[in-house]
Amino acid sequence: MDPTPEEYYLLDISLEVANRIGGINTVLKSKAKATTDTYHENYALIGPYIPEKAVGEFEDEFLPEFAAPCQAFEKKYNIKVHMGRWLVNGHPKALLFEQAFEGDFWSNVHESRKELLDNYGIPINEPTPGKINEKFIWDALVFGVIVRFFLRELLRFQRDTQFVMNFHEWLGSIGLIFLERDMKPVKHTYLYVPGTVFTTHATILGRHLAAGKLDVYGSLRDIDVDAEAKKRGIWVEHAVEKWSAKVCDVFTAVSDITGYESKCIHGREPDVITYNGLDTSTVDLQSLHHLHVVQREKIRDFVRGHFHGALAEMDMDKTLFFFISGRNEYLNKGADVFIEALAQLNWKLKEAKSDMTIVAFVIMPAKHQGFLPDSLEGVAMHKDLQRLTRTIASNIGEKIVEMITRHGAVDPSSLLEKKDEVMLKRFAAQLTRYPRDSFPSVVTHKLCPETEVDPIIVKIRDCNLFNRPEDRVKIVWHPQFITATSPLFGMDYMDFVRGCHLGVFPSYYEPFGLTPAECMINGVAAITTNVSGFGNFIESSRKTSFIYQSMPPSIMGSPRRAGSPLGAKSASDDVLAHAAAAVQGFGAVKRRVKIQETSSPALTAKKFKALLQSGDKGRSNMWKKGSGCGFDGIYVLDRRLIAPDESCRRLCEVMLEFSRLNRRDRVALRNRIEKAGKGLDWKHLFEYYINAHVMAATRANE
Ligand code: 1S3
Repeated sequence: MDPTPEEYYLLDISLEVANRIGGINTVLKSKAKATTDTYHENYALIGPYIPEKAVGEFEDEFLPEFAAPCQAFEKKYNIKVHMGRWLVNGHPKALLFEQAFEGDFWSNVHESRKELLDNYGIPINEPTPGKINEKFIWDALVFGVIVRFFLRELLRFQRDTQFVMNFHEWLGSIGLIFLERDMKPVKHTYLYVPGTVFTTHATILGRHLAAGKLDVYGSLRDIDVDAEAKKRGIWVEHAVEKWSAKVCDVFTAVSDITGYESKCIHGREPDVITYNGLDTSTVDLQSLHHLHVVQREKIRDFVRGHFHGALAEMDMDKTLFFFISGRNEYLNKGADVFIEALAQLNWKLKEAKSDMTIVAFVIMPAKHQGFLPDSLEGVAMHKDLQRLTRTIASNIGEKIVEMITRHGAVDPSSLLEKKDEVMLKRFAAQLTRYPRDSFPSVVTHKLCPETEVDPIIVKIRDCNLFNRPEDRVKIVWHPQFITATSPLFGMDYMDFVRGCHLGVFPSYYEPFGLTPAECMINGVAAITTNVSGFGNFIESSRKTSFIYQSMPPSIMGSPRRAGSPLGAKSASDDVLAHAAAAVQGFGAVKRRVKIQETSSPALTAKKFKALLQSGDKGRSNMWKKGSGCGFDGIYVLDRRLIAPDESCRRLCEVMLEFSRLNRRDRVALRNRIEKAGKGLDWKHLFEYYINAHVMAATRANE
């Protein structure tokens, strides 16, 4: 009989526990509630202790089941373990290990490093200063060795517990390779052998191929993946990933496309597709519209401050907020296409003499030297003005009451006091003049010298987006994730999303892509692509995905399609052949997932489609039509079978159409999106992880 979740203890192991690097952090955080609802006290996460990130994210608590192994580990290796809870919905237990250490433990790191080389052909060298990828590898090694030695202690003390250990991504999975190695000779002495799951949220080779503008899904079958990884200088990451996929009991990927990719790259088909979900329990559908208005006001405050002196042409009631956000992978996340399409949109809106303004935010981290004084000052000045006007308004109110009750009439000329009038004049002078000889900055922070050549800023300049008064599209790059403590916005990321009108994520490589999903659950329209896991997930519910259908000529071979994503070729036979091959590959993965579906009550494509279609059917504009993005507010941009220029052109059209919606249309769209978003909750999707865990516990003990 398969074990049930009550019968084992689950550990999620990742470098992104209480440490945001990319999307894995969002996954672990958002599924914490569903995980603790299933496993209750039989669940903990293992991650690194990064002091500046742990503040406000983690609280200490004594965890009896870990006390003895932690004590033994600390004593043996002189590494501090922080035992406690991650302060996210679900409040899961967490063990965070300090990473900065010297002394005895180094010999363990070096020995383990040698084992990786001798037994697995994985050569890890000490990082060269300034080389970011080498630093990542080193961090992964150190974390992996810590996990290795901690798990030894844990298993020594907890011999009668059935563990399931879910390692995430190559960065967190070196410990898995060692666990398999360490367990092999002693397995028979354990009552329960720990089951292991390796979840890949992307492949390192896929990331690099896409960033090199190669059609990942079309080319994988034709390339020698190992040679390619070596050629691109990512052999270590690739080999860690490969070995992890090989030695784990259960291998999972976060979407069908990543499943296909993993199969081609690592030769192992995922046992389960563990689709990403979100925690919608904190989203109050009743008040989503109200929340949008409140948060939009905060973004407007930022805009008024940042663009002070340049607001004459911007009517806030006719200003929309668009945004892109995520890890700063310029090509993979589609920042190039976004900025290019914005430039086209700017031109079109100007041509049409539109009175709409689009403020487009780019939220992607990069090295900086703090906020720009001008932006900070503008925002602070605007806040001061708001405070002053609130006081004046309240004083005037009192005066009016006094005048009416005492004299029966109001004398408007004596309502505003002289001192207030002077202050207001001062603000007017400061806030309406151009404080600079250039235009409002396209970036909120002072960039480090190396960031001055970051492709984002280079592209903004190349596209001539300078926030000129006549520009209908303004752009603001915020090179830092948005947090509630930011003096510029003073809101957390989810509130920022709620305050915006449209999320634009034209990714070229996106294994899943939670950013548009986050928009969806918050009632915000979004654009994703047909090469993202989420885009395919959405298309599958509409039955238009190239993964889920056989290949109708109208889609794969239409003469409308100008070329392959490589840009160079036209829609030639080999592109179509690649696509056909990809479909076959996906078909195989899909069949495997089907087996999982029958054994769990997880969300089916049918149910999801019903949720999507629960909204009303619109008319003219593509955002209103059922065939486009009318039901669920998600537009899936083609980035697979058309040239990048054509993707930009289409993206521009889609954004233009959005800017033409009136307020009533936008409210109607929001209402439809809210309903559709419900299907993305972990309540439905966590079942896939449970399948994987049960399977791992079973296989490990067979
Ligand atoms: C990865 O994070 P990323 O932004 O580097 O994992 C995410 C969670 O599974 C996934 O949504 C995303 O597409 C991947 O790219």
